[in-house]
Amino acid sequence: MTKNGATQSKQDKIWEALDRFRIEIPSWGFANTGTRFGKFVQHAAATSIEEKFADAGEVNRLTGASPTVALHVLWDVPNGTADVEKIRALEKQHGVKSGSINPNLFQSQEYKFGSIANPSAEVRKVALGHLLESVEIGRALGTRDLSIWVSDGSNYPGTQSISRRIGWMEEVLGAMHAATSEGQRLLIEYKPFEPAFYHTDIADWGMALHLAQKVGPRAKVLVDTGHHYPGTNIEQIVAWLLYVDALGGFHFNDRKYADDDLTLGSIDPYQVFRIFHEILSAPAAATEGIAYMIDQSHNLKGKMEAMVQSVVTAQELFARAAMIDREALTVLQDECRLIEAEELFRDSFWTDVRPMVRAWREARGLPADPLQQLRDSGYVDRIARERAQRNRSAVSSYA
Ligand code: PSV
Ligand code: MN
Ligand code: MN
Repeated sequence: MTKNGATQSKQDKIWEALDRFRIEIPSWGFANTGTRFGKFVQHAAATSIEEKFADAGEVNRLTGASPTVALHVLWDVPNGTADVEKIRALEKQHGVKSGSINPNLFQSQEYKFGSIANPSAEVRKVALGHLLESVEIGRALGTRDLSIWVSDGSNYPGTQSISRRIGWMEEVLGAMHAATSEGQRLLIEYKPFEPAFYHTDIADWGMALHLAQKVGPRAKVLVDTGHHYPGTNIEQIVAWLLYVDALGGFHFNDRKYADDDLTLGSIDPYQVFRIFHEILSAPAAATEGIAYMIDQSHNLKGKMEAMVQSVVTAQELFARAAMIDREALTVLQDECRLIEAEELFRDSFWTDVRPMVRAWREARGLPADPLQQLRDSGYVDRIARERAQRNRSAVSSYA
């Protein structure tokens, strides 16, 4: 193939990949957040669902790639289905739809010793009630995914029965699964530690996979990239979950140490590229339903800017992974031509796709440089001014 021909085919691959790549943004990424040591309030942060939808709509207008916004039930839908009408109006107003529904099983005082794995049947019933209400909200909003993360666990050996708690989780999640309708899915998220520091009830992908397989066909595993021990081969987990048809989706963020929730690709973009490569290597049928979502909290960076950066970075890394000549790679792998295989792989990673992504944006009528456009639009200055007046001392309910 000529040099031009090769360039053309790379561009085709990239444009085709960008046309289908969508990544959900979290409502809580626009709210004031902090660390357990305190919160630094940003005037431009959103403090209501109206402001979160406005910000999400703006990110989608700039990137064209984030048409849905993840909602956390307690923070965004506190009145349950009674809030649905208001949310539908916001969807229309801002041109973004509700995405995954995230029940909150970690903030109520009742959950001190766990939610769905709490030894108390009473507390488990409360947790199930909240999960069933979340299913109802999802149904009323017409969304597909319910993302479940539980902070359940214990801080000291011997203080809880790890095995009995497994059975309790199976029961509650089974009852939740039974309440879902055809178009709904349960995504079960795992995390090795924090806030529990000795054992966490759903600590890794094996535990999440067991629960998903146990409770029913609509349950899948959710991989949050920040929820692994340092050095874990996340792309291998992804490959396995794809192989057993259990990969439901991702919470993307980056980390240096633990669940740092930094912007995607800010520390290790190669990690994200490797994950995308595994997905793009799998049969299309296994990857169709994968939910790409961002789960980040920006306590120092501007929230709008960080969200645009994240979506743009995700697009660029997806495009880079889409460029890999997988047929050629398979031959090199089969013939164990290690250096050539590695170089082919690295070549895509090191290719600067930004000019091609820019050309795609222009061709699709999107801003060529979304971050610059955000600055030029004055949106952040405006919301900072407006919101500062109203919310000088407000902090979000995000903990
Ligand atoms: C927990 O660390 C988590 O990743 C879960 O997905 C929660 O829903 C989210 O963070 C809250 O920010
Ligand atoms: Mn998460
Ligand atoms: Mn997390």
